[in-house]
Amino acid sequence: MRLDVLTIFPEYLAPLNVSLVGKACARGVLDVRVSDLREWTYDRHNTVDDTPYGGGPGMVMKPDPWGEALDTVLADGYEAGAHTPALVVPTPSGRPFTQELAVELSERPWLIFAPARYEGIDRRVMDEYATRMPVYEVSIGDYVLAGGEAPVLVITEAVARLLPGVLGNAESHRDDSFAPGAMADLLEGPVYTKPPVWRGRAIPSMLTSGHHGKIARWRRDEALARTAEMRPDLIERCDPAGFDKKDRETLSILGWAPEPGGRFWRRPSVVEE
Ligand code: 6GU
Repeated sequence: MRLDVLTIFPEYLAPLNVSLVGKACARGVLDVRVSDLREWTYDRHNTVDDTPYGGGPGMVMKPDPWGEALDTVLADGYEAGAHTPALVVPTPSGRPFTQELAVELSERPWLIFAPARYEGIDRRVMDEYATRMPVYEVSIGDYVLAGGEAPVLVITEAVARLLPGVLGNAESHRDDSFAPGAMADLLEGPVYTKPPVWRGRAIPSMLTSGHHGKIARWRRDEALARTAEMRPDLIERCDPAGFDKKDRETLSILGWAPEPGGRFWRRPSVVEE
């Protein structure tokens, strides 16, 4: 996979050379190119932003540097044999970045990231490139960052670990919290390793019982409890067909009951406070 990043802070992307993404690059699975957007400015101050039309606070990124930078990167990539690019624009006004979208992006051969600083990029840039390629405007959560560079790191790591030959163990994907279909969209419960007692805290004895069926059931119940606690919205969204008899029992103990339609809702009597 080829991955271009156009940014006014190229140093911010240095972590792409570390850890899993760095290894994917070293192995030739990923080909990362970071370019400085200011290379495509021609004034003394290398200006990339200007005041917004219509007034208001902040600055907007000018279309000219983006247009020239994107045209250059596109020409370079095509020349190097890359094909079917997709433009990824991290922005708090984008659609949520999910595991499903990570999988979709991991199946594309060429991603071009256009992280914005300031109040965003002139809308005409996205409109222009959308006539030539898919444009994904994505947000990594409901909070505001100063720019899209950290989201580029986040999205790249989520995508890179899905590429064939990067994670080593193909099984590692299957149990991911949020892996589509896996563990029926529950969060993962607690995990333990040696020593068996640490600062007086023993591991749950179930895990050394040797009863693999009972251990799987215990893990499932822990996952249900964890999800009900941290992400009740995920329980409500679950297709109830994915719950077996013991799941329903566990949910009932946790204060959840099925509606006539079958979906689970937390009984109001059990909500704390
Ligand atoms: Cl993608 N960019 C910025 N600037 N802030 C964000 C974000 C992206 N996702 C959540 N907050």
